[in-house]
Amino acid sequence: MEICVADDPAVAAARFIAGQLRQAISDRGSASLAVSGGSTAPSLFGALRDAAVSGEVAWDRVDVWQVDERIAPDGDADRNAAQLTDFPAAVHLMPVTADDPAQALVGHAAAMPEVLDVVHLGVGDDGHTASWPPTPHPDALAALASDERAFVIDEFNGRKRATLGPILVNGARCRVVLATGPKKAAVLARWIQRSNDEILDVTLPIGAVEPGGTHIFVDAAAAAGFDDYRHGPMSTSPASERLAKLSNAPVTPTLREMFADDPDRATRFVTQAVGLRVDWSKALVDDATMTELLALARDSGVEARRDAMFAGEHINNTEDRAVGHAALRMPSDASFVVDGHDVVPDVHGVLDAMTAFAERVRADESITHVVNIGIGGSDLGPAMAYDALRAFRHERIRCSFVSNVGGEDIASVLATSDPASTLFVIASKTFGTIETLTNARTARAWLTDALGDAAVAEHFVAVSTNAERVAEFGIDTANMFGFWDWVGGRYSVDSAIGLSLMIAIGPDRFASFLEGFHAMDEHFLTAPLEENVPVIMALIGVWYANRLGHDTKAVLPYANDLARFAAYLQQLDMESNGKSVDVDGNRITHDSGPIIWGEPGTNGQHAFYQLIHQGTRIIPCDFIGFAKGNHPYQEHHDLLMSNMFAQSEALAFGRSNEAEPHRNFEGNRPNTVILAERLTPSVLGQLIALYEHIVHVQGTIWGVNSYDQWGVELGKELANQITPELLGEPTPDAHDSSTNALIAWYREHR
Ligand code: G6Q
Repeated sequence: MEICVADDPAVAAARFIAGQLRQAISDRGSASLAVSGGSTAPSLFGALRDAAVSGEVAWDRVDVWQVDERIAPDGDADRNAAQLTDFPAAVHLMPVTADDPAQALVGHAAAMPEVLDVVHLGVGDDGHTASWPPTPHPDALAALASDERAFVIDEFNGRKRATLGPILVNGARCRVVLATGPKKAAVLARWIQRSNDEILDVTLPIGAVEPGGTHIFVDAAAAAGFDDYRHGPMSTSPASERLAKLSNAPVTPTLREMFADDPDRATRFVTQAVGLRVDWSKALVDDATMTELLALARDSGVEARRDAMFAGEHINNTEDRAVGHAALRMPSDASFVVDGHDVVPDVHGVLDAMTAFAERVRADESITHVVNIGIGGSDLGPAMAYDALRAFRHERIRCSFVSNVGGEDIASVLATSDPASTLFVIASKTFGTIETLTNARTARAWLTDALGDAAVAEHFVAVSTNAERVAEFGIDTANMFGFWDWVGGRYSVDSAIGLSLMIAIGPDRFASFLEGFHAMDEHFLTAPLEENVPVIMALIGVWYANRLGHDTKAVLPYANDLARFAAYLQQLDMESNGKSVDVDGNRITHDSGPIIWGEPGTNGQHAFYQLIHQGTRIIPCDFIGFAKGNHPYQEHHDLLMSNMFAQSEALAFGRSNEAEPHRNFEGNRPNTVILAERLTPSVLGQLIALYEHIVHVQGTIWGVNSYDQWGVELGKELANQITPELLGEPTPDAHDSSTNALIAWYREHR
């Protein structure tokens, strides 16, 4: 792509276009140019008319189309850019009327050649191009479906709008983007940053037509300047190329229509994985979609990369590590080889040590409180699972989880603890995490103040991969439970990081938790892709993200004990797939990991479900529910589950009310329903492994490394720099003016 930064970008764009037109005239005897954009067009026409340019082009051989409805019909001189600028060639104006642009376009389309030589695209301040606004509109999709090559009609702000469709744009011989002001330049810079230097491919968010953006192959772009434009040389991401093809895949009819057409949909689109019944019949996919997506999965090497993970290959390439969490839940007679070494015996060695320790604590009347100090992957897993398995906990022993470095977290736990009956589990893979070490030091001081230094040996254990730092901290490595660098933090709840959970629920139930994971691993490894639940759910997510443009997903468990499940998944998914470069460092031009969030039903229903039902954004939901509750109150459970089923139905099918628009439920809001008998340790393991593998498959299709997390580094580094600046002299000025002022304010007020 040719990028031109010029004081007068319209002149630069005009020169480029003139060159293309001259070439077309010399090749074919005539040329065609379509100019889109409402406010950009006058500048471009002005520059094209400029003698320096127009003298070089035989304008009588050029057919020019103005393809934006904002250029007024003939006769309205004030709003007619071509007339305003006294253009030397005859310009076919978009002959639209406010009432029926579709009808008026028929003649326009007939006169236009199949292949245009040059298409000019304007840039909207809000991130749209041509006259396509960024809001998806069903009319636009319908128009595109009915006339694949030509125009798009969209209704925006109550007005019908028409312009070229992406098929005409991409079918042209050349495309030029012009950004006429700083805001438009910023939009253009964002597009280019998501693209790359070498290829002629920018993702333009033509939301009306292609929710989430479509690929336009741009040959040249001109702007007056890109404020924040950093753009190193990169090559194409193969995943982006594969995903770009999805933009031509047809979207499905509505859920209502699909259910009407296929009486078997509610059985055909339900897949069992171990103890989980996954009903994806209310997902916005049909057989054709799934065929397309399964082909994408195969092209993306999903099976090979899954197998590479299980073969212990270093698929975490930026850290040069294997990804071995599946080994953590293998039976002792299985094998998982990392760097030539079978790690399963090591895993069981640690499990045995954990078991012995957990049994001792459970039997030892003196310990009644276990405090896990860790953060991120060393906190979220055990904390979530401890809540989830409330019904299976030891009667005497309670667990607390301290993660936040803000002192209220540790303070509130210490306030309700008795030193003599408290055991601290310091959980840190690296044993270098400042939050964890700060909290651990505070806990140690609190303990030794009460019981003396010798008490540390009895009341502190460590879970880590770093024995040296554990010893430095003052914990005897005999009281350390190890794991390995091939276990990612967010994939570690089933390693020694789960020690507090094992103490709470007991080694047998912890074993059953691991068996649940393992059973899902086996399903993932062995089920054909079309019956493979992690694969199916991953593909549906890819469809939503990359074809339909839904950039978020709600996970809504109908089980209060899964209150922390969405938070857990936020880390699992967003830290894994929140990436914008591929495994080889190429910038990707497709969307990757979605924004994950959620709360248990029914509480969420009385809060944010309004937006899910009637908001402007579509939010795909995963509902999770159980046949039996872990409590004796059947009436409660029936009410809970009826609510879950009702939500799934209401979102999918809605209820129209034309008389009262505020009571209208348009439906067609997709959801997937996961059901299991009961929330047991095994079922929890299955659920976690299901989502782990969804993340893995999506990471493979998006071409990203799901197993690193470099995005958390910059903030850590700056925090380390700022900490001494909060106290020292003189006032620091090493940052931007805003950050300097924030620090100065804090110093004054702390
Ligand atoms: C997880 C991340 C991160 C990590 C924490 C804690 O995948 O790497 O959340 O778990 O930063 O790290 P330590 O366990 O090393 O203290």
